[in-house]
Amino acid sequence: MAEKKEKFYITTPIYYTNGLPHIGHTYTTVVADMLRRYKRMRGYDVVMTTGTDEHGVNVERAAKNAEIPESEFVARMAEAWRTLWDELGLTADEFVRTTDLKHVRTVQWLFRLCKENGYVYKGHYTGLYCIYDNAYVSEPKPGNLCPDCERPLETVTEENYFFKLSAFQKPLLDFYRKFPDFIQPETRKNEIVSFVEGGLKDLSITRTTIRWGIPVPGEEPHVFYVWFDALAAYLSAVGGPEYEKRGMWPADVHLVGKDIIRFHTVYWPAFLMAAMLPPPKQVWAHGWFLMDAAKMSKSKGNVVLPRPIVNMLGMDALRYFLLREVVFGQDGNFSYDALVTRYNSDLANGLGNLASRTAAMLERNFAGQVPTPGARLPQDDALARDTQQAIGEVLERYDKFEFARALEAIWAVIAAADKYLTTEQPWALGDSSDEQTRKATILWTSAELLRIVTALAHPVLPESTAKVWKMLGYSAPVAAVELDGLRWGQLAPGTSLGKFQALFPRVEKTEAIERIEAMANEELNPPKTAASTAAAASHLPAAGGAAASAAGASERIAIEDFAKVEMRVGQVKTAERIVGADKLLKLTVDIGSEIRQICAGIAQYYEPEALIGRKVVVVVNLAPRKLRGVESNGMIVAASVGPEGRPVLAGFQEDVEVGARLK
Ligand code: ME8
Repeated sequence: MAEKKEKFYITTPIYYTNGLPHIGHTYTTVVADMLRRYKRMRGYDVVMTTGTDEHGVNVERAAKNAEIPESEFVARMAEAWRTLWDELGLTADEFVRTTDLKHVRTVQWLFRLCKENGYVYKGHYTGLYCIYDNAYVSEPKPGNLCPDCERPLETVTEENYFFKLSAFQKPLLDFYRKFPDFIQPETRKNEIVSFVEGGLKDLSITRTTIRWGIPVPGEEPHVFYVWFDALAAYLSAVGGPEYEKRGMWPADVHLVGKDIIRFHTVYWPAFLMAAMLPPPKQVWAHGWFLMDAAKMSKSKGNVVLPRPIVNMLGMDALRYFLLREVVFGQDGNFSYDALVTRYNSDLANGLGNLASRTAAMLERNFAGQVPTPGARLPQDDALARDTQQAIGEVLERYDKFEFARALEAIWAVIAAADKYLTTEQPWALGDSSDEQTRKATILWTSAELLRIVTALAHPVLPESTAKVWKMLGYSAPVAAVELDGLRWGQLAPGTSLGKFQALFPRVEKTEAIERIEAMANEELNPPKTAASTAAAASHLPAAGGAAASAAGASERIAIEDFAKVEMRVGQVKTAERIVGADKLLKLTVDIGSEIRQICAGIAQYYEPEALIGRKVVVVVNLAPRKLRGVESNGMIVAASVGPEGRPVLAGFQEDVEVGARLK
């Protein structure tokens, strides 16, 4: 029987539903996904969870603005988060919503345990309260005014349940001493220890002034207040009251941003100790991604969105940048310039170039097979030794959460391979048997190095390494590689190589940045439709778009309406693919009076070369717009055929003059 694998449980925070994900949230989730892949390759049984934090006054308010019930508001928002994670390849093993019944039960169970053990009591909470916003205010404006609506605040006293946090000062300090790795990085630990040493006040964990929350059983109108509710999500994700059956608790690492470290390293272990449940093993707090040295916020207009970057450069590029650019644990600046620079230098010229060079030479010289190497020269041995050593170093860096250093070590091997090929010049060797053998040794060596680099980089670059792995002739996925068994020398001569797919096409920096920014702008300020206007008011994704347009399809229009559409015969002059937009072709089309640039969603069905000279029908009086960041000035008419809507270009059987109007 196979040995039972050791478990590893990773969490991201559960994100608030009063906003949509930006690059900061993407960062934490990327790290969690990368660790999940890495730990699986080290033989662990891994679970990674994320989710949405859906209760509280902010949601109450946002739902009111959107004029929909809270439940519908959070359902739409949770769907938007989940969809984005799916799109980015970051689907968690469990996605917890705090409105899920299983979570509600977990919170109520945790409360009961804390209460039974004597750590919960009823008391009174007094604070400054805004009766218009229905919220306590901790930092009023001068003159005791509400910081949001600027109305006068009132002092309100309400009955609350309190958690005896004060009883946990000593147990927490003992716990930090006993498990010195619990709080990471080290700098944050000192901060928390001095906070706890300074004394802990009891914590109000329920409210009667909020409606949208989990009810305290038998104690209505008490509902749980934010953190007691939110933190319990880590337990509900892996079984809640039946956590022992699932066997995943305690969490091995909670990944969080530095903003919420206190909740995770003080409140959370205290709640669990009070309930006599095992505390998590580690909390890792990373720094901020800043934009122009400031924290991102929608009101400042400096949020960076993941989708436009992924459309332009691919998800692997974003993952690589986030993990390579800043030391995990510290703050870092986000800039498109640095992103595109790294993309071109490390991915296009680095890994991409090594893979395409190696593939091309093997194809040309050894009919697409791994050759049998001959006698080794000292330089071959040196490269083998360095690569073998790098394996150990990279694994150690990953284990210590030094992700940037792990990538640095992998890229040092890639650079060494480039230098090796440039010095050895396999392409300059002739056809004599000795030279052929030397060529085989050099190419086997660089393919073997590429194999090792590919396996090591897989947790960070899942899509592109999967392509290289196929090219190297493997049918099993690269994710199945056991990193503990990875050694120099395992590439089998005679293996037939697969087809090479380009990894990272080089991009022109200014154009790439312009297009990313244009796509971000489109996403932040979508074109106004009735459905989206109401939605935008509450940062809410619109619903029911497809249904709305289907309803209008059968309506008839008057001839005057049709006459508003100006269609002309055009002739395609140039056609090219667009990096980062698989479905689009960029065309220049002569419409008689001028040459227009038009994007058409036909790239999967038409080869660009085959279109040149072809006559097409163009809608010429459409307002210009940007598609995937590329300006499109007009539209090419096509039939939509079959269930997949395959486009078939409209055309003419007889010759027609360019610029002729269709009526
Ligand atoms: O705090 N740089 O949710 P939240 C890096 N619901 N990371 C960032 C970031 C940035 N600029 N901005 C956000 C909450 N993050 C609670 C959590 S958990 C039981 C409850 C990441 O939507 C980072 O991980 O405000 C941060 O801790 C988290 O998003 C905050 O997400």
